[in-house]
Amino acid sequence: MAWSAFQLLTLLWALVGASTQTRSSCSVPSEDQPLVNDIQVLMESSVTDSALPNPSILIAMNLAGAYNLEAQKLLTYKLMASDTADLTAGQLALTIMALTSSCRDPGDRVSILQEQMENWAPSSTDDHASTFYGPSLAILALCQNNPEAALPTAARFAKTLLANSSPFNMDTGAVATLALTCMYNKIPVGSEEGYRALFAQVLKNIVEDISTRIQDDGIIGDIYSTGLAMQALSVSPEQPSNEWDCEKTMDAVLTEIKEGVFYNPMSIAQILPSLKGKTYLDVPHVSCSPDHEVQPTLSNHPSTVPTSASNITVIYTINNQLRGVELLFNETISVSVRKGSVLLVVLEEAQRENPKFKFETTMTSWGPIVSSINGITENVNHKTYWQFLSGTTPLNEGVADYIPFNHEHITANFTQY
Ligand code: B12
Ligand SMILES: *[C@@H]1O[C@H](CO)[C@@H](O)[C@H](O)[C@H]1NC(C)=O
Ligand SMILES: *[C@@H]1O[C@H](CO)[C@@H](O)[C@H](O)[C@H]1NC(C)=O
Ligand SMILES: *[C@@H]1O[C@H](CO)[C@@H](O)[C@H](O)[C@H]1NC(C)=O
Repeated sequence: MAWSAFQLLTLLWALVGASTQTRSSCSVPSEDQPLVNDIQVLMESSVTDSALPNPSILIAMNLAGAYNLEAQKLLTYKLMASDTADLTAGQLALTIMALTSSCRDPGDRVSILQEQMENWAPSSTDDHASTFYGPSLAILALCQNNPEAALPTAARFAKTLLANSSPFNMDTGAVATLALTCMYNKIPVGSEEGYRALFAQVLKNIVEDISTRIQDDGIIGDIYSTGLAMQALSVSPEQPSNEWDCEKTMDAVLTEIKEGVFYNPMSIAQILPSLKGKTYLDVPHVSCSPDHEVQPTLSNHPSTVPTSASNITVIYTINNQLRGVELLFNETISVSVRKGSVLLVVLEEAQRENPKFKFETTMTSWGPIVSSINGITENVNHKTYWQFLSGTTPLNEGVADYIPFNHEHITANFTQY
């Protein structure tokens, strides 16, 4: 009697467990599928002979099922041939995952990364949380390739996260969740119980932080961190105490896609896996079937570029109160640009009119980042950068994507993270 009651309870628990698993995943309604295809095609079209190879795009393409097989081949080939020497740990990790997702052997890249992470150490306990984004990717890639060797490194990394006192960063929390979930799932039988408890504890903390960033409309953090957050919440063994409504988040993302918010190829690469019910934990399980082109069904709403002959005025301030006692400056200029121009055009116009507004950019996976203004250059060791604001609100896009409105006041402020 008691035994069968126990059996029944076990069965019930299993059912409860199964239903929590399915509740945290949701899918795109079939009528919205063409929208998802649109952005995938847009992302794949960014792969060209001249573009820097972006491993995140190959990962997304392979997880989603590539449409453009030429682009997939070109990107795989370029990443195979790429030199590991000047890559950061995070870039190396993405390259390893990208090659794995194309069913290629990442070769000695794994052992190079393993060694890099064994020597890794944070500079202090108040390091800005976003500095753990790259190392989180590294733990994830190592976990997928050699979890036993990665275990001590991952444990040290988890303890560093526990000890860190800086404010939570959504994107980083999501990638750390993916990394530690991978480790948690792969702890070898017979190893210390302490590892399991450590990873569970850190995951619990991060997932609670993520849940505080779920907004009423379903967006998690900001729209550009939502894709990674969805991946994290859908795999983590620890779930938020306030249940997450995946469908609501999915609806919010689809609305933003309709509004044209996802056109930067990197932003598409980070949202696409979640739209296809995939996560970075699926990278080792992609099946590389023989080539056959599939033609995607596209939506009938090709994005119309607003072209306008009229000009707008943008007020642009550059402000350095941080570096070089004799170099401090606070200059403002008002420039006229074509309506619909991106912020980069404002910067170019300002530079043309006044040499004090001279600036430089560096190419990254997200596009050009403004690295230097009026001779003051960002520096990773000092953790300095040029932050862009509209009024007092930081922009959530870079200068090559953001479109200013008439009479907007844009400030570039030299600051620290
Ligand atoms: C760390 C980080 C930063 C650091 C990078 C320096 C460093 N050494 O760590 C700092 C603080 C400088 C930074 C700055 C900005 N960032 Co930032 N950043 C990130 C974060 C959290 C991780 C990037 C990373 O380490 N990737 C892993 C490595 C392996 O890949 P990587 O390609 O080598 O990474 C480089 C690029 O990502 C680049 N980068 C970082 N941010 C941005 C933003 C833009 C617009 C560009 C072109 C490049 C760029 O710096 C990285 C290191 O060199 C991402 C989150 C995400 N989801 O990607 C946001 C993210 C990329 N940043 C974002 C934004 C908006 C900015 C700013 C525009 C914010 C602002 N208001 O000023 C500025 C750039 C302004 C400028 N000068 O042009 C957005 C971009 C969204 C979009 N659609 O464009 C993201 C996605 C955050 C978010 N969820 O909103 N960022
Ligand atoms: C910079 O100049 C603007 C006006 O020109 C002023 O409002 C602002 O307080 C100044 N900022 C600093 C830090 O000096
Ligand atoms: C309109 O903006 C362009 C730059 O985009 C500039 O060259 C031109 O002079 C502006 N026209 C007027 C009337 O200000
Ligand atoms: C600009 O940067 C300085 C130096 O970090 C900082 O003190 C100031 O608050 C920043 N201003 C804005 C508007 O963010």
